[in-house]
Amino acid sequence: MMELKIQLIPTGEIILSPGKNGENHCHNCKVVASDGVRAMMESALTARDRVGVQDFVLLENYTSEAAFIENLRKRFKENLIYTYIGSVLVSVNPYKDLEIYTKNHMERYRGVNFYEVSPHIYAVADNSYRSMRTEGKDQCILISGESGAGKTEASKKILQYYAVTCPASEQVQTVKDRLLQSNPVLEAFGNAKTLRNDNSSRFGKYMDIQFDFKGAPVGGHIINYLLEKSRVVHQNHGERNFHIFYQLIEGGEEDLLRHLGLERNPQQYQYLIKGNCPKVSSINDRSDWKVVRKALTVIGFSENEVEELLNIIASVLHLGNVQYGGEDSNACITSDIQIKYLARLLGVNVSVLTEALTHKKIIAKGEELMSPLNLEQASSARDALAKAVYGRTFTWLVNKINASLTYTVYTLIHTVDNVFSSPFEQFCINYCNEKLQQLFIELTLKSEQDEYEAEGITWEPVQYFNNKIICDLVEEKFKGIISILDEECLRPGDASDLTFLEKLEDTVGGHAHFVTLQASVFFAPFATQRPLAFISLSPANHLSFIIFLCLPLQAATQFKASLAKLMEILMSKEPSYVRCIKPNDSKQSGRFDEVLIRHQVKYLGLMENLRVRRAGFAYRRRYEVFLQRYKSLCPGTWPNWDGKLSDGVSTLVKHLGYKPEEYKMGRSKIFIRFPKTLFATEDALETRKHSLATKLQAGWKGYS
Ligand code: AD9
Ligand code: MG
Repeated sequence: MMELKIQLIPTGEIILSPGKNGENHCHNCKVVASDGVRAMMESALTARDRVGVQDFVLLENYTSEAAFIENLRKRFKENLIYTYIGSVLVSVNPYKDLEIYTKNHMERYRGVNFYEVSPHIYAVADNSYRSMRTEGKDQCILISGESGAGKTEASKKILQYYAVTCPASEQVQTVKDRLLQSNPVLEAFGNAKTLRNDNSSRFGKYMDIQFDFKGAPVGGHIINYLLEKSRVVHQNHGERNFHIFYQLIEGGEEDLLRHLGLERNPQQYQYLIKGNCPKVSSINDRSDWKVVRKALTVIGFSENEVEELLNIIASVLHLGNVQYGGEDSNACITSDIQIKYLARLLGVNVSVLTEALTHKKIIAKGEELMSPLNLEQASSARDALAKAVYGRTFTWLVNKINASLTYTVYTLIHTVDNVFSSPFEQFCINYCNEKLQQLFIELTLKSEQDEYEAEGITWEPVQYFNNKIICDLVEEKFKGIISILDEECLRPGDASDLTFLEKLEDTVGGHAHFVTLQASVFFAPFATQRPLAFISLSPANHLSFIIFLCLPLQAATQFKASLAKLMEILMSKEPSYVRCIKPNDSKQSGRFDEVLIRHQVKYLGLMENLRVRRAGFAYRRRYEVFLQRYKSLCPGTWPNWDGKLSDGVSTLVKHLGYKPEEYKMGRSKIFIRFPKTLFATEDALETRKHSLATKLQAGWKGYS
């Protein structure tokens, strides 16, 4: 959709120009006020009814969730997937390719103020970039939303925007290429088809982009955390293993597969058949293989390194096919061929490998002994090895990518895109979301307050739900959920999820928000005793997170500590927010599932965001911008106002009949309290343009 800015100039000519950086640069060309133009002007009057408002703060009934959702629906129907809440971008996954990510679109958003163009992910990217350049402050873009809502796509769009619009030298071009190419590689090894998303990220990602003083991207750093390693050995029905396995099998050259001892049929591999879903209609494994293979080269992987990498991927598949037989208490391997391939691909001795897969080391009376595993234990040992090998390979891969992106750090832009899966991890992410929400509310309130102060306007306290109470419920010392969990973990012997729940009930059962949290707390970390991966921070360098394995023992406490550190990092940056919404569960374009969407609007705290943002004034503009736009509505300011800008605006709004309670005059901006005041002014402007166009058309008959 072309954006058309209509500007009336004193000579009586009509100039139509498409926004500041629009597609067709026809500034200063005379255009006929024909029937087409009139129709367009008329439609502009009804456009708000049709496409809704592009910023939720302009909703008349801003506390109504129904009005919020109706606005989303209207826009979604028109393929307008982006809407603001002030400076927060709300994005609804269209599940189809829209023509809004072209180079022309990028150009349109480059260096342009947030509100001059329609809402877009590029506006967020550009805004962060410009703030970084002008204020010299690190920026971060936080992208949240449920699985399949569009977080990863949003982060890729941001990266593409910087790759295209930032200045580049030859060396910078290499960094740009590597940054872009890191995506297909990370996705091949870290993403998989799930029921909710055909390309679901099964790891958390935190990415920095580093810029030099000229604003060129000169480096990057990726932190990965919580890779879902269990997927390597097991997939739920309708889900797949990580993409790379299928890509290699479908796309790998004949010679390569022969060398790796692989057959071109995913059904042959135990680790690939658990979900009974080898093919996905939206995925072309063969062509993706080519993309990944090329990306590895661009990032700087040598032929040797690629070979090693693929040896490991193949050996995971061979491991899965290792079969056990023999007596139940004394497992032995019945598939020699796999062991031979494995020994060769991993570079280990056959007998060492065989022993590792069938025995465990025990220490008895100070002596090391090898004790045989039973069938079940042996299968677990094999699967544990496969998971560990894959997990380490993934970490190695990320380290390699980071090494290829390393450069002196000047200023950073971060994007965070994360996913957690098990109930315990879900608890962590819920907690993480609460913390992010708390940070968000604090920062939004603070920036509102700062602006009012800077403009000399009295700050009126805002009523809002402060979720600190929920965060405290989770993290408070001695009586928070995490403390109780730790205590139970440390109690020898008889601790169970039941005793944990009992204790929770005793300690926090009376809490007003306990019920809301109870569902997410209902997990049993003790029962599984499986190792979990957690993030820790190395004290030497706040950017290098270390991943290590630990038992659930005090896991939540460690998570809390690393989250606190993450919050600290984020607090030191200026955050921007992208809130992603998934329109339906069937991955279909055009389907707006209201129940599902309402749930996400709640979960993401969007109504709260809006309330805080709308607490004072719905709309604010700098005097010169306001006057320029509306001066034609008042004889005193038209065609030109020569005096002080604020006096001009005062004259204008008095002429328009603004009541004192409807607006306030700041130092450089006018603040308008209600959207209806602004809309009335907008409508007056449209009517004036329309009548002028009709007059001009009458006078210009025959000019076409
Ligand atoms: V998960 O938590 O990693 O499972 P994400 O990352 O939130 O999830 P993702 O970005 O992978 O979701 O989006 C899911 C799919 O929706 C993509 O594969 C696209 O097919 C589709 N999508 C998302 N955003 C857009 C968009 N802006 N335009 C078109 C989109 N399609
Ligand atoms: Mg993702």
